[in-house]
Formats: sequence, structure tokens, C-alpha cells
Amino acid sequence: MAIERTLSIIKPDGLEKGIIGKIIARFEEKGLKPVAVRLQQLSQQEAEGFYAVHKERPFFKDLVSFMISGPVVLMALEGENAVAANREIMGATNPANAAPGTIRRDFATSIDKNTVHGSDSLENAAKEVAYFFRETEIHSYAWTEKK
Ligand code: IDP
Ligand code: MG
Repeated sequence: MAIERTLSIIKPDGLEKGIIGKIIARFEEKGLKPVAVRLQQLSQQEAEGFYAVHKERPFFKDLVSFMISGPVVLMALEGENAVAANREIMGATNPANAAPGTIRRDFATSIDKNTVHGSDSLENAAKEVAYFFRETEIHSYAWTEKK
């Protein structure tokens, strides 16, 4: 049993749609606990730094401008195999390809406005959590079995 931490972001479209609670419920129902949570307006510099790995991609500019178009919710999620579990709960990048019952399939509008971000590996999860949260802002608590 590997208890991991991963970074989740509810993107501006998730806040516009008023589904912060519904998204967090999906994580909690699957045993992923938010152990750090902050609502924040990202600056352009913060968004560019966060997505630096994508800076040569054609969609980089649009991605950054979307991510700063409104506030986001930043969360560290903790639980069993949290990195892969989060990706599974989110669904595929393009909501058209996301499996039924995933956040992106149920709530996202397009590949641009795809409602959530999730770290893609344990190594990136550690970097991404540290990008937004100090260790003193993260608080583990008793967790329950996956339902
Ligand atoms: P992921 O969010 O599922 O990990 P990545 O490939 O890491 O997907 O891409 C980061 C984000 O960039 C995506 O969530 C999406 O918002 C955006 N993105 C990825 N590919 C495209 C594309 O082909 N067109 C427009 N936006 C894209
Ligand atoms: Mg990614």
C-alpha cells in the first residue's frame, strides 16, 4: 500500500461552473483526501513556470492565458496510489475521449477547458506540490478505505 501525494488544480472553468464541491467529492469518495487547499489567482509568471514543460507546444500560450483567466483551486491530494488514482478520476485530457464517470467526461467542455489538472508521475507530483505549497501548509489526517 503506497500512500502518495499529488497535485490537483481545479481550473477556472470548474470555478465558473460552480462545481468545486462536486469535484472535491469525487476525490473524497475514492479515498483521496485534500491535505492542502488554496483558492488563488495565478499570475502569468506562476502559470508559465508551472507549465514550463509545455513551453514549446503550440497550445502553451492559450493554456497559460486560460489558467490565468480566473482563480483556480490548488490542492494536494493524499491517498493510496494518489498519482494514478487522481488521473483515473480525472479522465483523459480530451473530454471527448474521457471514460464515463470521470470528471472531464462529466464536466469539461473541451481539451482547453478540461476542468482539472493532475500530476502525471510521482516525481512530478513532488515538484508540483512543492511549487505551490510549503510543507507547513500540508496536513495529513486519518484516511479511510477506498469505497
Ligand atoms: P494533462 O492535463 O491530461 O496532463 P497535458 O498533455 O499535460 O495533459 O497538457 C496540459 C494541458 O494543456 C491539458 O490539460 C490541456 O488543458 C492543454 N492541452 C493539451 N493538449 C492540448 C491540445 O492539443 N490543444 C489545446 N490544449 C491542450
Ligand atoms: Mg500533464
